[in-house]
Amino acid sequence: MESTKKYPAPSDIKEELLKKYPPKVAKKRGKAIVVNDPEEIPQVQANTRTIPGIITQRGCSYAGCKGVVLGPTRDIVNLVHGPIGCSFYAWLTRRNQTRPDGPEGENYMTYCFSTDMQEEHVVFGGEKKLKQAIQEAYDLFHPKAIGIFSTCPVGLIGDDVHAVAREMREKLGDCNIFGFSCEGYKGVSQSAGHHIANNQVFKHVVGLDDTDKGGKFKINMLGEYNIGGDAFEIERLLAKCGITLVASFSGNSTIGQFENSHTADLNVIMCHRSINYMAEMMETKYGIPWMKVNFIGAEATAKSLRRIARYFEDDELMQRVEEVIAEEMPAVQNVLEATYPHTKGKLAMLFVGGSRAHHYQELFGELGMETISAGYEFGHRDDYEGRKVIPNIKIDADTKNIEELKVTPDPERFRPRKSEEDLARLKEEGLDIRDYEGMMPDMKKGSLVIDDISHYESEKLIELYKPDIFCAGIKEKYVVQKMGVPLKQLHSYDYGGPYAGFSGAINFYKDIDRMVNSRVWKLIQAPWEEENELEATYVTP
Ligand code: CFM
Repeated sequence: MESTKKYPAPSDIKEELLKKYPPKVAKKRGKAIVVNDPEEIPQVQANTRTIPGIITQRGCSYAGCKGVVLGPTRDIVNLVHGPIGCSFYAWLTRRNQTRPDGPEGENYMTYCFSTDMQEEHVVFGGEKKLKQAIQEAYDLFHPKAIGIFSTCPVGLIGDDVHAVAREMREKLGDCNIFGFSCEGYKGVSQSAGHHIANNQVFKHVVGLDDTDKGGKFKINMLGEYNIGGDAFEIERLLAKCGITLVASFSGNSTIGQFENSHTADLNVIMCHRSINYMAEMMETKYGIPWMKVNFIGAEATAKSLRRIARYFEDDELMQRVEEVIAEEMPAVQNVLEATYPHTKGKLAMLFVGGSRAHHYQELFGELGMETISAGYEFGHRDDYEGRKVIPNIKIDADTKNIEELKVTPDPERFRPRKSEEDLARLKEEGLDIRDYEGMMPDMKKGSLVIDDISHYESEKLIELYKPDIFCAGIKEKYVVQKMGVPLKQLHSYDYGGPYAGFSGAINFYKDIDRMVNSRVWKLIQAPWEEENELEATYVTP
């Protein structure tokens, strides 16, 4: 699709973005802003420290561990060891939904558990308080498991959450207790927290239940967190195809699913950034291959279902998948036909965490919209350029601080689901097992790829490109809308969703049509636009 819009050359835009920075800052930011060429993918700087003073979109390691990976599991008590403020954004702000078994089913997601650390604990140590909090949570709820999440002060004062977890696990006997050293300052972003979460769940939970629960085509879905109900839609489609979902990491999940997840025969990955570690560790220890999928976009959903069926090499499954696609597609096509004339040729920009800036280009593409610029907050080079660059990634001190587990095949339970020959054959037939190509091959030549975009750069980009929609999060939303451009939150989906699968695509088409064709944001004028001298000093009277 060709854009009808005229905008400056991408290299000029890059220059313009860097112009205001001091030379050293400009040099560093310059490496994170690249003009894309899908044929000869340029190197992009990623997963490095944000320059102090720059307003970043990023979050912290604790957010990635507690909020992102463990947050959506409903029956693990998530106990935050730290000051109460750290719990605020961990308490039902991410829109990860869950479906407990009936009204009495265990669900701790509606609670906020914190040790409420005070100055006294920072000075004299907080382990005693932590033990008391574990005991209290246990007495009140008798949960199957308690996860302890370390916030910054815990690392600074040296509380040993792992020793406390061990001691309390032994004392209580029937509650799995494990700690996470996910202090906010670890690594350079929430990405570090994902890795820490993967390690501990793998070490303390995966493999505890060997029960074979049946099912012919058993998969785990990794990196799908059920924002706005996405996982519900994917579950519906998998069930309709006859594919058994053993565990979801971690949208709509339970600890029981994790314990049993090593009995699956394939891991499919939605969000590569947050959970590729788990896939690799499970393959090494249990012999389960992994494959990247994408259920964002109707075409992408159809393709992902077909690829799962091809992996299992079962004619009946392949046929069933085709039937499901044929049943689901007409409704999608109907809405798309009605929407496309209104959305075609519009410009989008996507700056989201680590996967969605890539995945949502599919949906915009279906709407005939062009993604002129995109980037991740905390993706790594492989999320941009593809996994082939992994051997060349320079490991800096920030990443070295994150533990790499040494995983070996399980002496009894390692069972390769496919022989290396079969995997090689499937790969030859086009099934890209153990691979992720990254975002850049899917973006047009001349599009701008920007890692860890700063607030200043976003504003400049909007000024220069005048996009029809900007996708980011709540921190950006109102600033962008005050510039006259609608902002779609791709973290929380605002109040919408699901956007995954076929019915999700329909929801998205309708929501975006409404947003890019509403004139409301262009009609507003900020007070300083009317009176220039108010700029920078304006306060509400
Ligand atoms: Fe993966 Fe996510 Fe994302 Fe992410 Fe996130 Fe998220 Fe995200 Mo917000 S796990 S990387 S840490 S897809 S919370 S559900 S939307 S930044 S793009």
